[in-house]
Amino acid sequence: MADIFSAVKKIEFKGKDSKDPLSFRYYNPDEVVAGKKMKDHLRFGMSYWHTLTGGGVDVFGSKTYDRPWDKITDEMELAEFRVKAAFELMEKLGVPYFCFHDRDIAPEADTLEETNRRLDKIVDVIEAEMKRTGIKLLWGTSNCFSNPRFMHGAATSPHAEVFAYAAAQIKKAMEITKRLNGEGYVFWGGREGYESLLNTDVKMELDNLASMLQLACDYADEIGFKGQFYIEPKPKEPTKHQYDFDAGTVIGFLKTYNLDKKFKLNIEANHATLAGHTFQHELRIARVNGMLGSVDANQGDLLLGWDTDQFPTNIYDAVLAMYEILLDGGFKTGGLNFDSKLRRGSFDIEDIFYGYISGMDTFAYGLKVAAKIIEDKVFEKFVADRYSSYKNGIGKDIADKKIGFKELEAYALKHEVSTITSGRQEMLETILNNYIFG
Ligand code: XLS
Ligand code: NI
Ligand code: NI
Repeated sequence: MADIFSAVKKIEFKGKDSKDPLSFRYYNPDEVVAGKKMKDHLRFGMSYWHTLTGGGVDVFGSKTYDRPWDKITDEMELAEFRVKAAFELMEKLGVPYFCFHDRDIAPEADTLEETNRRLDKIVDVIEAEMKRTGIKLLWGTSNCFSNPRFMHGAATSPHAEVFAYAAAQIKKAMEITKRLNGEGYVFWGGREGYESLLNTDVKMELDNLASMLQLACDYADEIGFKGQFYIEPKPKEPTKHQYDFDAGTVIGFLKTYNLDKKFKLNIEANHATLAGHTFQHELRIARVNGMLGSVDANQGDLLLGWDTDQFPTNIYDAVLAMYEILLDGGFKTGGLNFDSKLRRGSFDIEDIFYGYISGMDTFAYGLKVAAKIIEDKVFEKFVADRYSSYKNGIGKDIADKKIGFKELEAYALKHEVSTITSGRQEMLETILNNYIFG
């Protein structure tokens, strides 16, 4: 291990009464919950961009973070140093996975050819570190939104040569993801949307977006990339309207273009709230459609209308998220990638550790509470009972799709509605609270 963060030792589990701020109180990787080790349920991931390349920049000010690599001026030397730093951080935090965009790991050069050469060089370093540590790649992706060429979109750009460039970039990113045994590959269309309908051919843009995804599927078959493809929904920011608005929209889009068997969803908490949904809502919609794939774990500030990407500390959200994930049978290829960044004022190295510890402990506790709720069948029993009228009689006929409007009318003419029961929302919310209080 490089010794870049020598002031911080490996973070250990010390139990809930620990007074050591640099320790886990709930995340005990080998502890078995609902038949599986915590680390295998949670499959935590580190986001390379927020953790290694983010600097605390916002629209009103430049970088604030104080980092050991700040003085390195050679771009490639800096990129290599960051790889070493990333792996040391993951080792010290016990984070078993990471996620990256192509442009996070290696700087873009003047030509695509040289950019790709740089990527290969850094991938060599990453590969060696993965071998040394056993840390794995949860997913890779390509950044087709930062460079000015993508100002009007990538797959949805009105300019065909931008589409071609994005395809070339995705092709390379898939190749390096495959080389690093990535378990998945994410498509987040930062600029796949529009600012104004006055200058936009929506039908053509949607068709082109679907074509890009189909081409990626074809290429995956060609090179034997077996990782899971994910779409990450987000309603807005940077574009005013993004085509991958929310889980429901993405599922409809994928079905329209016959792509639904090839993709799952990567649900991000802050994107859910930007879309006017809860995190649990997005997970539920993905789950009931058999498309829950992976999670970008973070939280937004509900008083602000943008993606603040804070480390998740909201225990309600974590419990309900783990509830959906457990009911889905747990992660298969996915995991909890902390697409989370420190506040601009949290500029010390220690803050990185505090951020990850808070997120990991929150989800560890969330997992335990959710497992207990499921074990006790708290909500399942209530829900099953609430819908029990579909188990027999007229309800069973409806569920079995055996009757039409005429039979339903005949039934209604004979039976007044007399079986409505209370939804008991307050009682259920109190029960949830009591499980969280412990
Ligand atoms: C941005 C997205 C992005 C994706 C990966 O809002 O969350 O970080 O996760 O491109
Ligand atoms: Ni994300
Ligand atoms: Ni985001």
